[in-house]
Amino acid sequence: MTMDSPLIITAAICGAEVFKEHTPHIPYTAVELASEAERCVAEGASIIHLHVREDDGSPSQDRELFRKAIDGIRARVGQEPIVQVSTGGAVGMSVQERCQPLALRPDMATLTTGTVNFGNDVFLNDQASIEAILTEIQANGVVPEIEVFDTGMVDTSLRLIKMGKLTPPLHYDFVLGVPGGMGGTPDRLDFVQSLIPENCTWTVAGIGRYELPLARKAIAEGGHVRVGLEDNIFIRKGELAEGSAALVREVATYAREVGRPLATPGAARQILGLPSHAAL
Ligand code: KMH
Ligand code: ZN
Repeated sequence: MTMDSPLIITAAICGAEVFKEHTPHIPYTAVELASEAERCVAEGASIIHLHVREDDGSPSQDRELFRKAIDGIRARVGQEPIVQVSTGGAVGMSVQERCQPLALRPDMATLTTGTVNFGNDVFLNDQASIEAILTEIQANGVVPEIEVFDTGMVDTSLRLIKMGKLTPPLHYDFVLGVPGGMGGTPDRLDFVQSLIPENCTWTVAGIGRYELPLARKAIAEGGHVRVGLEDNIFIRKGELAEGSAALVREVATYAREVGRPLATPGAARQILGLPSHAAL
């Protein structure tokens, strides 16, 4: 991964922990999710990281809600942008609940390879749960993205490779700055990226005030970035971002300034080993 490699921007448009009380720009319904995804793709995002909500904003992993959201997104952006469903859902959900969207055979799905304190809660991913989710991901022909909230989660992914359950090249997402997980300082990113196999790719999702500084560091160092209201609701100190698309625009502008080309959805598919819909 170098400054010449096209930059994949993931837009995390919804999440499970941000509500309209925090920012009016967070999408809940399929229509809101689809228009936010369309704005993000127009600004340069090639992956939409997707959670869904009930109409009142409660986080959900309901398959039918995912179906509606994905259909709505596809109607707005076409087949090429990558839809990555969450299998993390919200803390406290069962493995079965979390796996529901996988039967829709989305392009990608997240796989968190360990348990982490998550603010005052615990995001539980014991070995049996990790393997059960991975089996379900693979049974549906979905490409996993390895979510890393702490260094041990990289080690667990390496163990899964040794066990023959995961096959590199893998794509990692370093989620840095969750209270309870790894911090969001630059040295944490340097360290965690040094742990993954050479033929793998990585993106960084800085939480809160860490989002944009870590994104700039990743862009300058040839990594990929994830931004969006799931992770951070501010564009500047005290100023709400007007949707995830504003955060995508911010990092796309920075990439252009430093001479890093943006990945089209088709290029992102190639980098991540996903089939191209354009070629069909
Ligand atoms: N909402 C977090 C507890 C994922 O999408 O896979 C888990 C999460 C990770 O957001
Ligand atoms: Zn998520």
